[in-house]
Amino acid sequence: MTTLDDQARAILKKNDKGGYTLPTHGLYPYQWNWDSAFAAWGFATFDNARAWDELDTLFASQWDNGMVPHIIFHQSDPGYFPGPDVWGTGQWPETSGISQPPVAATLARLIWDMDPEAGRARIARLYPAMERWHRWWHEARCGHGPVAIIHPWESGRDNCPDWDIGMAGVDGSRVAPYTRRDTGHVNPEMRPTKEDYDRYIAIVEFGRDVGWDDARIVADGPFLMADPGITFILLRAHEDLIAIGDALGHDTTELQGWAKALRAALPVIWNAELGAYDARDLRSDAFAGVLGSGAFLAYLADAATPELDAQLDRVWDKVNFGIPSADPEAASFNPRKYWRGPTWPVVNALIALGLTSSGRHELAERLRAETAELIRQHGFYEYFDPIDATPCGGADFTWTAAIWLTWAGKAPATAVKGAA
Ligand code: 9WN
Repeated sequence: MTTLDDQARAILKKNDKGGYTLPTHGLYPYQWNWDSAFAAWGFATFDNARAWDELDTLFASQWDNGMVPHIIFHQSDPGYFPGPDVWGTGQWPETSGISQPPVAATLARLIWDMDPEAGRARIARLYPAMERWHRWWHEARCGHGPVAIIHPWESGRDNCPDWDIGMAGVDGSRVAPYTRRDTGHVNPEMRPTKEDYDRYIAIVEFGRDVGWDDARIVADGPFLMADPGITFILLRAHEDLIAIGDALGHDTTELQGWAKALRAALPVIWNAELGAYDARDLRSDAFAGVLGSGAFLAYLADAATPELDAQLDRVWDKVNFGIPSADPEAASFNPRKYWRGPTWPVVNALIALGLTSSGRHELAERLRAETAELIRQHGFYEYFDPIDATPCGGADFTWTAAIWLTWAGKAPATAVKGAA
């Protein structure tokens, strides 16, 4: 009988293209940035060398300015839109022109812990590239304090309600006709709308027209919002990179400065009226006014507050499985529409990492058990309805398999029993 562990390993192997891993066949036929970091973590449970190879391949496509792209188009595939021609970045291999949540340093540190001896040389080689990427985030995206994203795709939480106010200001009406491919692979009802896509493409066209010049995009681009999710992920990643750098004997003074500056900017994304961290339109200063799962990544960065704990209790109690990607009590909530409500095993894994680091072991265990139940009932789907557990999006998903092997499928940590 094959166990879920066997199935998860088989998915990683099936999606392995040799040095990089597809998120899932069909829907996502390329290498995605944060998916790859999770794939590496999953591989590390049974093939440590392959885990480091995944990160090496990701960083091999780092731009000269330090940016690590969100998609690397290793082999052309007509099954995905928008492809390399739309991005027009002039890189080889071709890539997109934006980045994605910088989880790599945090996961590289965990991978190193899993085999310190074998990992030392590998992480030492990666360290300068990770540092250059963090510098790029600091210089190109943190000019307003918290992390600013220039496209919803950069957040990894593409169509969550957090971005609605920023997207409302993007003119998608002048985009030339195009054919989406995603809606041919999965139920279109579960995907972002046509209006979303028109705007996504309009933002890409702006970037392409200015030669992907970050300063110009940040100054004049159609979309610029502060993202609590990436802000906390980067803050945690800075701290993990400092720990890695210290262990390798590097001078981490600069990194410490970036982390300090980012922490000092957290009040910019605290919406007192909402009682939570909130996305913010950096053109108008308006808050999104809606709680998203990115706010709960505050636990990762030791930035939780009693109000946030209360918000977590409230939204979690409104659903049955995992943390919803958007507030179940908000009018915009939709339990099956991508990032507008569903629960994502991969985000649950990150939130749980934060809950554990901040000593909230019982909550971390509850989240693990609920996430495991979804996978046990339905398999390794991309995301799930948090109310009735309906599996959604792509099947045999790499990062869902990876977090099963590293976290969700693990027996409760002994720490839970002793947790006061
Ligand atoms: C656009 C691959 C990626 C994830 C993102 C998720 C989705 C792409 C898409 O799939 O985004 O980047 O085409 O919908 O939102 O988080 O990395 O799994």
